[in-house]
Amino acid sequence: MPDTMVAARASEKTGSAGTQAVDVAVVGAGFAGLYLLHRLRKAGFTTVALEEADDVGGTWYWNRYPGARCDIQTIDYSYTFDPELDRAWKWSEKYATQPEILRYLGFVADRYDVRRDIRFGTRVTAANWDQGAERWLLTTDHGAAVSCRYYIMATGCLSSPKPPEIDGVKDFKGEVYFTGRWPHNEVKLAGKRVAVIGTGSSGIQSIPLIAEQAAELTVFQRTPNFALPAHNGPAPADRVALLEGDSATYREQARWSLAGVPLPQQTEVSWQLSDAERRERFEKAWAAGDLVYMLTQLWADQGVDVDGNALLADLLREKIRSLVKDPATAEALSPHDHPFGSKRPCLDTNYYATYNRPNVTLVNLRQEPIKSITASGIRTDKRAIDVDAIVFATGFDAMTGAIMAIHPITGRDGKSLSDVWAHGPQTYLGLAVSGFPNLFMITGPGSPSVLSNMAVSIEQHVDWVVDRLVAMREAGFTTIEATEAAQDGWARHMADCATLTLHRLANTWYTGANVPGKPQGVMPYTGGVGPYRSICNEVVGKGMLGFRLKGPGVAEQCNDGEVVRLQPDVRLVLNMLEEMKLPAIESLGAQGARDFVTEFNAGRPAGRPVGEVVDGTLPGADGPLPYRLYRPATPGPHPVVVYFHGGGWVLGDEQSDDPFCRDMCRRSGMIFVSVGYRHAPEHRFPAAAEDGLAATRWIAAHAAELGGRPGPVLVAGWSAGGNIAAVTCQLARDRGGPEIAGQLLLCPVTDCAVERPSYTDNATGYFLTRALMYWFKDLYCSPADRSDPRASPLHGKLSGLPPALVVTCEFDPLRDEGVAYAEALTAAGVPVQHIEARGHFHASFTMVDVVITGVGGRMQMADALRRYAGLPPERKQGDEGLRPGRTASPHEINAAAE
Ligand code: N01
Repeated sequence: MPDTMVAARASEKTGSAGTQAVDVAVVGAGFAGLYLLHRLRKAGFTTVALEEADDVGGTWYWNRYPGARCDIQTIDYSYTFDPELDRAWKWSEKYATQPEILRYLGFVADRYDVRRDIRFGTRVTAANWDQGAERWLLTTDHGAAVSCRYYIMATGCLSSPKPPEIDGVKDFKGEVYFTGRWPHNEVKLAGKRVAVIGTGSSGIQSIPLIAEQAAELTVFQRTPNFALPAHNGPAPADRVALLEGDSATYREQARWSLAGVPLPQQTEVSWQLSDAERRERFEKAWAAGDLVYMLTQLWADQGVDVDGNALLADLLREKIRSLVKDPATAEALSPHDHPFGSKRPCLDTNYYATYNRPNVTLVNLRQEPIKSITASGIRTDKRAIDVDAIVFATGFDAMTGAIMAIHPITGRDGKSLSDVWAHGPQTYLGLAVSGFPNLFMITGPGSPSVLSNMAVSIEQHVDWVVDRLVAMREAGFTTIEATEAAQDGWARHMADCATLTLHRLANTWYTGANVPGKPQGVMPYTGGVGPYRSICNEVVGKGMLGFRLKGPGVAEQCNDGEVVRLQPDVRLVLNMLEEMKLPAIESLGAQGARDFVTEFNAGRPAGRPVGEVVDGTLPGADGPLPYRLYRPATPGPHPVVVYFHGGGWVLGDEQSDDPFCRDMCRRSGMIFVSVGYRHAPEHRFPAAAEDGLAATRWIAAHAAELGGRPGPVLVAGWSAGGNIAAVTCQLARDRGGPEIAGQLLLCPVTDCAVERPSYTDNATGYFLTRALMYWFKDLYCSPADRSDPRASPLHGKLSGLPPALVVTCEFDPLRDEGVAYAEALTAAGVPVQHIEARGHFHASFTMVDVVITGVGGRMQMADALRRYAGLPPERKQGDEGLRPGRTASPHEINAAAE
C-alpha cells in the first residue's frame, strides 16, 4: 500500500495487557457489523466489535470522495429488519449521498445502542483458533486481545484498497488522494490541475464534480466502463407507494428476487422482440435511471447470451456517442471489450457530458500507457502531463482482500487461510471455510454479495448465522465447521452458476483480475439472491447439511453432502414445475395427456429464428406422415438430419421439439427434418420403429429436393425418439439402407425389458418419473415384444452401426440404459462419444429456452453431427467456457475413434 494511504489510516497503537472474553467477536462496524451486534445482543450473546475506523459506517466511513452515493435506490438500500426503523427514517433522495448514508448508519447505531459494544480505532492483527479451548484468540493493535467462541468477519467486500501499481507514486510532490481513503478534512481542488486515474464507479462518480472545481482535469482511463444516468431526485413515487402501501410484501419480494431489489423476473428473450420494441424498452430503462432495472428488465437473455447482450451494448454505445461531442473521445469512452453487466456498470450524473467541458481531457491508456509518476505529474509513453493533485480511483482488492490480506487467520491444525485460499477463495455458501471452526463471513466470496443489493444480502447472512448460533446453543453444540465435501460441492455449484452468466467473459474485480497475481475465478455467487436464500434454508432443513457440529455431552452431528447437485437452472425449472402442481401425465389418458402437452408447449417462447421452416408430408410405413423441416440461414446445400421427437411413443409430434430443432439447426448448420411418426396406443409397436426407417429412407432419397446435400443422412432423437433413431440405424444396416453417417441419441430408451438402478434413483421429482415410463412402455409394447431389438436396440446386433454420440443425464430414469448402450456400442467396435451430463435431467437439453447450462451439451452435439458429416466445428463468440468439459466433464468412452 502506498505511504500516502498508510498515513491516512489509523496509526499503530500499542496493545495493553489482558484479554476480553466474549461469546462472539465481530470485525467491522458497517452495515453488517451494526446489524450483527443488534441481533447478537438480542439473542443474549456477549459481543464486541472491532473497528479500525473512529466511527461506524464501514465503506461509507472511508469512501467520502466528492460525488460518493449509493447506486441502488436508497429505499431498497436500507435495513429491513425493523418496520419501525423504516418509518423512522426518510431518505431525502433516490440515491442518497455518502454523508446521508453515514448519518443513517449513525442513527441506526444510536437507535439500537450498539456503539457501547464497539471498540473503535482498533485493528485485528491476528486471529488464531485455540483447539483446546475451542475459541478464537484475536490480537489487536489497540487494547486488549479478544477471546471468543465465534469469530464473525463483517469486513465488507470492497474495503481493502488496491495499490495503483504505478512506479513513482512516492516521487510526486503534489497532493495525492485515494477515493477509498478520502480525507475527512475539506479537500480543495479549485483552480488546480488534477489527474484522476481510474474510471470505475468511484472515478465516474467523482469526475464530474472534480471537473467543476479544477482548473484542468485529466482523466486517465485504462478500460472504459458502461455508465447510466442516475436521474437523481426524490425517490420515485411509484416505488415509494409500493413500499408504503405494503412494506412487508415489498421487502419480502426483494428477499426472494434475483438481485435483492423487488423487480419481477423478465421472461421474454431478445429475439422475441422487434427492433422497435427493444428500443422502446431500452429508452424506458435509460429514462428510469436504475442500474438493476437496466440489468434485469429489458430481455431475459441480456445477462446470459452474448448476442442478447450485444443488442443492449450497441444501444448503450449509441447513447455515449450522442452525449459526447468529440467522436474520438466518444469512441474512447465506449466499452467494446466486455459484455454489459459483466464488469460492474456505473450510475452517473453528467459523466459523459463532462468530457464536453473545455477543461477536461481524456487520456486513453490503451493507446499511451502510463510509464511512471514523476515529481511533477504523470508520464505516459507519449507525453508528460504536469498536475497539482492526483486522485487514485483505482479500486479494491475485492472480496478476499479484507478477509485475508488484513491479518493472518490460523484455523484448525495450524492451517493458514492465506494458504488454503492460495488458489482462490474456497468457502461453503460464502459463509464458512472448512478447517476454520466457528468462523463466519458476512457476504463472503461464494455468496451473492456484490452482485446483489448488499443490504438484503447482509441481513440474510446475519439472520442465518445468528439463528444458527442460537440453535446450537439450545442443542448444546459449541463448534461448527463446514465439511470438505460440502465445500467442494459448493465450488462445483459456483462454477456451474458462473457458466450461466457473462461474468466469465470480462477481466474484473469480480474475478480477481484487477489485482496482479491474484488467482482468478468468478468470486461472487451468480445464481441470484432468492435461489441462494432457498439453498441456505435447505441446508438448515436437511439437518445442517455439510456442517459438523460438536459439543460437550452431545453426540457429534454431521449430515455430510452437497446441497445442490442439480445444475442451477435445472433446479429452478424443477422447483417451478413443482410449484405449478401439474397433474401426473399418466393419469390423464393418452388424449388428455396430448392435449395437456400441446397446451403446455403453447406457453413456451418460440425458438430462435432459422433460415426457413417448411411443413410437408412423407410416406411412412403405412400411410403419410407429417414432417417439419428446419433449414439454416446459411447457403446450402446442407447435410440432412432426420429427427425423432420425444414423448414416450405416445405424445408429441413433428413440432413439439421445435426449440431444440431450431437450436440444433442453427448450431450445426444442417437441415433438421422432424418426423411425425405414428403414436401408441392407436399404433403400437412396431409402428413407430417402422415409420422411423421409412421416413429416413424417403428423406435420404429426396435430400436434394428438400434442398439438402445428397448422400448419407444423419439421425437424431430424444428419449423415445432416441430409441427410434437407434433402431433406425440397426434396420437400415440390416435392410439395405439408407446410408447413415452418424447417430445422435439424446437420453434414449434402449432397453424396455430391464429396469436399471437409475429408475429407482430418479423415480420421482425429475419430470420423467418411473410411473410415467411404465405407462409409456405399456401403451407402446407388450411384455413379449420388449426384448425385440426394434423396441430395445440394446438387445440387437451392434456391430457395423454408424458412429454415435450418446448423451445421458445424471437425474434421469433412462440414464443407465443410455450408459449401457454407449458401452455396448463401444464393445462392438462402433465409434462412440458419450456425454454424461452432470446435474442435468431428462429435458435439460430440449428446454432450450430455460436450461442455459444445456448450451455446452448442444454445442458438443452440433460438433459431433458436423464431424459425422465431414464438416469442421463451428464456434460462436462467448460459447467458450460453456462446454460441459469445463464444468460438466464429458466422459469420452471412445474418443480415439472420433
Ligand atoms: O474500482 P474499480 P472503484 N493504471 O475497480 C483503474 C463499488 N462502488 O472503486 O478496469 C490505470 O471498479 C481500473 O482500470 P481497469 C462498486 O461495486 C460503488 O471505482 O482495471 N488504471 C478501473 O478503471 C464498484 O464496482 C459505488 O482497466 C488503473 C479503476 O481504476 C466497486 O466499488 C461507488 C490502474 C478501478 O475501478 C469498485 O469501484 C464506488 C492502473 N495501475 C464504488 N489500476 C456506489 O455507487 C486500476 N485502474 C455504491
